[in-house]
Amino acid sequence: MRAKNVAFDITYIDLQDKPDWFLGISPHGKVPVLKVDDEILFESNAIAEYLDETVAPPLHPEDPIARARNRAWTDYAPSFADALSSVTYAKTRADMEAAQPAARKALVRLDAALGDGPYFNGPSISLVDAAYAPFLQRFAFCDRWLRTGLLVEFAKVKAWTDMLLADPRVTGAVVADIADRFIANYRRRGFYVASLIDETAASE
Ligand SMILES: N[C@@H](CCC(=O)N[C@@H](CS)C(=O)NCC(=O)O)C(=O)O
Repeated sequence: MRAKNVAFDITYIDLQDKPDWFLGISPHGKVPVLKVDDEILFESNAIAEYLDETVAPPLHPEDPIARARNRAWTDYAPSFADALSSVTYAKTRADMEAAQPAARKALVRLDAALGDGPYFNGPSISLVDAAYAPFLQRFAFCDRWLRTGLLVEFAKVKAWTDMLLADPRVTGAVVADIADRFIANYRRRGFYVASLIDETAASE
């Protein structure tokens, strides 16, 4: 919606304490949900496609082949996210290391799909960029402490990540205290990265 300059109100949901009104409108109790007048839409891709069909500028390529490829890569985002989250959200160092080969495979695939940038399709932002940005943001955040070096191995993904994470359309999509909330969540869930964050804080 930021890429399209749509006027909207956003309400962030504490997923540990979902309000009743939210559970009343979100069919799976998950975010995101978009309310358009009296209609409720859910599922990120369905919402993104709806917005793309109704609000200019289009963020899908005009060419049907390019559009199908974009949709295919957006469909791959959850598998990509799972592969990376097994690293970032591992509970032990051993699990974190064991998860890296699968993450590397996912990164190889994505790197090969990227062109010369800066965005997935070239000069302008697309729905594929929007689909990957949150996952790249979470991985890059944890990797400050995990130091897997995985992103550095993949120059195109690295450049794409750096560019997206500096983009106000991406940074503006999260709450201002997201870093503190991420860290509190890692501690609560006992992720290995939380111990590294605590060690770093103790040594400062
Ligand atoms: N396929 C859905 C997934 C949505 C999803 O998993 N949302 C997570 C946060 S990223 C959520 O709301 N989790 C809360 C829960 O499952 O209780 C989409 O893309 O919209």
